[in-house]
Amino acid sequence: MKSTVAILGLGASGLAAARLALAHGENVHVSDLRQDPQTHAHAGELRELGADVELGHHDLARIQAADIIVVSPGIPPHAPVLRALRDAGRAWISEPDYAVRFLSGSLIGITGTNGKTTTTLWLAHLLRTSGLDAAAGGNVGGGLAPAASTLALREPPLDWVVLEMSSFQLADSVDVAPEIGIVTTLSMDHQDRYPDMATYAADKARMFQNARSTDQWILNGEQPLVLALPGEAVGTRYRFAIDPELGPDAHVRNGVLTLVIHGEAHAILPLDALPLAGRHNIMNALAVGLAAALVGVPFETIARGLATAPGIPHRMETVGTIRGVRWINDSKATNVEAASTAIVALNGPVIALLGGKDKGEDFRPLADTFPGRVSHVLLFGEAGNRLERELSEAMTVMASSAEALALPVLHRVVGGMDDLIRTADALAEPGHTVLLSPACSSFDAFPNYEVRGKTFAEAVRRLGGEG
Ligand code: UMA
Repeated sequence: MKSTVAILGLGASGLAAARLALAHGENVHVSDLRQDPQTHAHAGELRELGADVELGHHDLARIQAADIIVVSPGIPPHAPVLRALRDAGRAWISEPDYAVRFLSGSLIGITGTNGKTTTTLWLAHLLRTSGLDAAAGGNVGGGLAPAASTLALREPPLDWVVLEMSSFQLADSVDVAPEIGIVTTLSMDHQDRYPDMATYAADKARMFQNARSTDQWILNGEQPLVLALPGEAVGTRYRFAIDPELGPDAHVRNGVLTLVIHGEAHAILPLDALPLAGRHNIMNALAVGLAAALVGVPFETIARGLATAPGIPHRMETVGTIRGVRWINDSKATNVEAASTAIVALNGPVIALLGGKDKGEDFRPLADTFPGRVSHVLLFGEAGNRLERELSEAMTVMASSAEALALPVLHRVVGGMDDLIRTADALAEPGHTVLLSPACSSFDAFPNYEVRGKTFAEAVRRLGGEG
């Protein structure tokens, strides 16, 4: 018998859930408040497939009459439509929770505050490297992987589904039950939606709600908050942490990524062979390696999968090493916090390229990451002048402190990406890392951060004599 599925929201998740429900012959009612051309285009496609789509308002009576209500993660719990459903005693589920009803392969769930996307894409890449039929999806976004419902449409069905799960998605999940679950990190985020850490963590902890004794949980062993997250959930717990002294199942010993499986340590890969830079990516690699070992991937294949870039552009992506200088594209870092994390993740000396569209953020905290690490800072774009003013102010205060600090030289660069690269190249010496982690959005000179990152990577390749 056909059931009726009401889908709230016609973004990436709503569209994917509607296609999935239609493919299974359900009656589908989709509803979104938006009326922009793209939403209209998606509505048109779904109507042709037989769905009933309303844009501009939510018809509560129709939604309530449905057998299943699927809600997009971006609709906040206090949205009037969800309040009304709650008042009417109607429950709803998230889009991935709907998708898992149709997935027949094994599920690996990945949640956490940071590192989810990289870990998800890297693990799926590694499993494919080992010949398994695996794909990544879920919260990933940015066109890098599809929604869970799209994976559920794959024919033949996937053997392994690696799903990034956000707290928004987990909040409305009741059936999701990964066989392997990874928690990357936990720190306060989405303060616009959560009053405190406990409420945010409680949504993340829903990944464990259907735990079975055969499940395997891979947890960040450096964060007590993460270790506490599964609570009383059954299943086997594994930990990853860089320091072997913490006794983790995945760690770094003498510069080598090491896995401890059945009590035996296996040296997998020297850290300098990892394609993604930074301490946080060592942690991601440890989680990925551990998960792959639990899946049963041979150690040599784990090494191969970790050593090859999984195609995660614009996030600490090494785009070339030329005359001993490493060039890193972190164009995705469009705010001060992200750029600071990137700088701190590198062992100096770093030549930092900062600038782009001025969003009005206070740039002075960036200077805290400089001492002993950054030798030159190149400032460019619309924000270049304010960056120069605020960073030199901050560095003057730092220089007047009691300790003598090694602070960088600031250079204002006028012109385009080629000028920026030429200036960096002239200053760089073997052993230096040139980092594009601009702390600003790209819209002063590029359509988006992807184009900025590509332009950087191409200019670096030209410098190296390619293309
Ligand atoms: N809407 C209504 N009624 C309301 C409120 C909103 O109809 O009362 C509509 C909006 O007009 C919109 C839709 O509901 O069309 C909501 O869409 P959405 O915000 O849920 O976005 P999607 O395009 O479906 O994308 C979502 C995830 N977005 C969010 O969680 C905000 C994507 O994660 C994810 O890739 C995609 O599903 C597929 O799984 C992105 C994200 O930013 C990457 N995630 C956050 C993060 O990582 O920090 C959580």
